[in-house]
Amino acid sequence: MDTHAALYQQGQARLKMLRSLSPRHAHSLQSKMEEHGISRRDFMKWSAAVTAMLALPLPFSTLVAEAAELADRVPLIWLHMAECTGCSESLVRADTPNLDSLIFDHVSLEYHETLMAAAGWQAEENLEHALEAYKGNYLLAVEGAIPTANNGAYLTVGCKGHTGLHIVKHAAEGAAAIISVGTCAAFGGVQAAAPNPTGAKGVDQVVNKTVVNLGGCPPSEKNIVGTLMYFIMFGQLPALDMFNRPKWAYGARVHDNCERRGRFDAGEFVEEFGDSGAKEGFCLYKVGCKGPYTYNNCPTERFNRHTSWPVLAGHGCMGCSEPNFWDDMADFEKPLGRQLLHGLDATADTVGAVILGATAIGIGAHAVASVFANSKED
Ligand code: FSX
Ligand code: SF4
Ligand code: F3S
Repeated sequence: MDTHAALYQQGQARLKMLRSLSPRHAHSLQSKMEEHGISRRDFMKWSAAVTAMLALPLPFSTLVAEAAELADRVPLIWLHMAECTGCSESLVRADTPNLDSLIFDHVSLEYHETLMAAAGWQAEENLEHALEAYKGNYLLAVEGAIPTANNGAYLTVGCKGHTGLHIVKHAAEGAAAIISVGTCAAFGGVQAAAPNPTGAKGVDQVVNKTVVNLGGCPPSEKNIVGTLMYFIMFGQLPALDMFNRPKWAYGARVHDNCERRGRFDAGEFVEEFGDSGAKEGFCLYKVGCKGPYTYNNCPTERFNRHTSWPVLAGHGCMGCSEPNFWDDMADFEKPLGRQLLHGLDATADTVGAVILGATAIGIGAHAVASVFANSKED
């Protein structure tokens, strides 16, 4: 049997099991969609789009649709550590609910500090209850870095005064799977930038389980929902790159799908913000775009209901989905400068390098690692 057929059967078995569990919401996804004027046709289109985004063949879209309907069978516990809550915002800020935010609403969200009604002791009790009641079955999502210096004392959450470090370790023990939502939880983010006085780290450095890293500051709602859908559908994590990012989302460079790529290849560059090249939509490399070193699907999936993404809005990519980007990608409005080409997509970049001359396109050490990661598991 080929891998897709086996995966399809695995999905069917998983969904059958979920269907046998009782729903945790009084209202079905169907009735929520009706309430918000979302048609069945919109839903089927959404299922097909998610299927394509997850790099699965089209027949899987029936599984995606069913998994969305059964999302309220899967308990989700969402913790906030050291962060700005932009990652949650990325998912819930839509002015009118779309299917992505509706799925998030439909999932059995047992604990989420910024969205739940409970506060204080009640909130602590809810968390303890959820960790115990769904032991071994819940999906744990963590947003934000974990301060580890001084035994985690730089972050305490809740009225019991537990450190973030303690809470994450405790919650990780009974988790069926763990997702780091955003660059802070995945790689430490701005909290871990030099000199990192709080010893901030990514979740995978403080727990001893595999963690899916959804890089991006913030990550797009598509990457969050796609990962949730994958877990609901198959009960397991998708294929990951060497930084544990799902390959379906982080398998290609921003540069390779950028709508300004033709400008790069033609040597047409914005020299400074506001110049005539900027008005023409020229390439932003010389004003600091880090798209050539960054793996993410921003150009294809975009943000805010597919409205825009950084480069379309006129600023270069800052490399926000890469480890240590605050340190390694700075200065954000200057090119990385003259560094060696270490075998990165030689055809495209050599053309660029020749045109760029003195500002020959460089590549950071971790970007090199990403290149190897992408060839490693193909
Ligand atoms: Fe970090 Fe998320 Fe950047 Fe903010 O919480 S990834 S600072 S967008 O919001 O953690
Ligand atoms: Fe697009 Fe940036 Fe690459 Fe230019 S350098 S083509 S703006 S990703
Ligand atoms: Fe981040 Fe670059 Fe995308 S800055 S949002 S990875 S375009």
